Amino acid sequence: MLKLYGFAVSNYYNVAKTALLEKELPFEEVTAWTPLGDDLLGKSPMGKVPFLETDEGVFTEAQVILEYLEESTPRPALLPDTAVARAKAREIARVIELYMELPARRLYPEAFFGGSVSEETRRDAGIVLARGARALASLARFDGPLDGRAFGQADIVAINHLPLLRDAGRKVLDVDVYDSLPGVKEYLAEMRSRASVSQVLSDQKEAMAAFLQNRGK
Ligand SMILES: N[C@@H](CCC(=O)N[C@@H](CS)C(=O)NCC(=O)O)C(=O)O
Repeated sequence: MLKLYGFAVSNYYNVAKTALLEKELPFEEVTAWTPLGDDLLGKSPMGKVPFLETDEGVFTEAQVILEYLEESTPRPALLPDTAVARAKAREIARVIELYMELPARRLYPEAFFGGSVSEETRRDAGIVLARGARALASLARFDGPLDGRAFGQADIVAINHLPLLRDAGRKVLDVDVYDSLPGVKEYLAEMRSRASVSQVLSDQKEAMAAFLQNRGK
């Protein structure tokens, strides 16, 4: 059986988990906190979660897991059926991850973990985040699935990353990226009613106490 390693508070773990649920694949969740111990570094050499263990091998990176699931279990599809439409869906997911989540992640120590970040980090993250939000606003309309077709990978990435990175931007930069994304709140509310998303979010909420306790160790 597939085994998904990580923890249910992680937005990247939840990207992989949402896709597994959408594909209706049986899988086991194995809690693995970061920093990973030596035993698990063999499975995830960068020390990151999520990673997926299959009967034939184990691999890391949420996006790689999404692609693996799409290739190994094509139905229900989480990418559209033409090459250009697939490229557009991947473009949206990539913009959210590279130019929104990753810059915002540099603010997480201050936003969520009681630390502080430098003025330079604040400025650099703010510049990339604003460009990312502008790009996303021009690529997606938020009046249905982000790729304009059907629920899929772009939505899975958006649902799991946007609320977190928005929080970080508000807390540390006093900037609300949703102001640049008309319709995003309604879009996310609609997505939350989907069974897979609703389960991931409720598991995430439930896992928060264990996460905070583990961070205190
Ligand atoms: N690019 C990775 C990012 C995963 C990631 O950053 N996961 C965080 C948890 S949300 C993590 O493992 N952090 C521990 C670390 O970076 O050492 C992916 O797409 O899976």
